[in-house]
Amino acid sequence: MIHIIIFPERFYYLACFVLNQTKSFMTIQERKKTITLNEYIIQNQTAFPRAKGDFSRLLSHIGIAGKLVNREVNKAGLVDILGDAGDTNVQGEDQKKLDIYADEQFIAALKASGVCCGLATEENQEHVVFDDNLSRDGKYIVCMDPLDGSSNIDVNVSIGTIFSIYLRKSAVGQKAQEYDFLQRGDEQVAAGYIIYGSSTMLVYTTGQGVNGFTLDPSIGEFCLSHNNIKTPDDGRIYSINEGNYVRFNTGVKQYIKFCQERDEKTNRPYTSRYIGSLVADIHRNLLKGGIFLYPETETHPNGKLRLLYECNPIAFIVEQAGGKATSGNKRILEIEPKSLHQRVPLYTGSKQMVNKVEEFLVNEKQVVAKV
Ligand code: AHM
Ligand code: MG
Repeated sequence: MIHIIIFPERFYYLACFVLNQTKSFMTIQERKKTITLNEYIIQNQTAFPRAKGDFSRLLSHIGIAGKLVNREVNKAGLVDILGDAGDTNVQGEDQKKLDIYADEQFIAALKASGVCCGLATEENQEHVVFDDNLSRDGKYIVCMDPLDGSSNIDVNVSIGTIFSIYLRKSAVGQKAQEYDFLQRGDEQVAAGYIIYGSSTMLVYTTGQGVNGFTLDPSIGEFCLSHNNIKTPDDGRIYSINEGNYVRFNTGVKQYIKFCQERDEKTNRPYTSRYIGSLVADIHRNLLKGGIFLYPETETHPNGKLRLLYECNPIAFIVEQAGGKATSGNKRILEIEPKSLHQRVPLYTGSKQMVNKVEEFLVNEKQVVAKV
């Protein structure tokens, strides 16, 4: 006591020391609780005694490329990576520099994994074949939108990467063939997305639930933050580009009106949220409950979104989280793909909301059939 009165500053320093020790002790404890993506993959791999670690390798390489893309996305604006690259992609859309950068990073990462024999991406007309000795023996193929939400790249709004993983159909040791990529969504062995938002997250499923990992920039690792994500069975958010209203069919128009009507029992009107980045719109609705719609329109009779690398992976994740995904008349995961860049309408999210929109779409078809 006397010591404290005579030397108050010593007490101050002692208190700081104890506090710091406690703080760093707690940090170590907290870190111990943290499970990184790689640790998680390894832990889950041990559940399959015959697993050789190929899938873990593949996913971990996707994670690495995701971090590289994240780094560039975060610096966008500071360096000359914004804007158009002066070319168009296979969809006839302007390619952004970051689109191309992301495409190159994922191609390089998957090739380096040595377990992937080929890749189909939004940016390439044909599938990319990895024809080196190691990759030819790779049993996986990947479909991917390396950077989705292009219109939001230049304006600091969330964008994402979407990926879908299959086992190849062609024989190991040969070049990947186009039919390896034209598999139904229900044959996916894994699917995921990375959202480059206010924080960066990697969310994926292998068909046993959905888990989300947030990038901790201080240690450069994706850490398990959202364990076993379940989407609410019902929600109050509807997400659609209402600027296309006049081009929608009557069923969709009626559903939009339904969302806007006042009804206390069903807690309507709902709230409208639309970012225009599929990953960001889906991620929000997945956590909060809601429905995302990209219907067919007069100008896009099959909708805008691509089956292989946008709708299928999102549908797999949403279903694994307890939600639903349909094209309006078929479960997305059961659609037989005909081409790499095929488009389909998409209605996905909380089960009850998707069921409701389906009622409107069926009624519309019955009316049209009678006319
Ligand atoms: P992109 O692959 O060229 O980025 O287009 C896909 C994006 C999705 O992220 C988003 O859901 C949709 O396009 C938005 O389209 P629109 O601007 O017509 O509403
Ligand atoms: Mg895209």
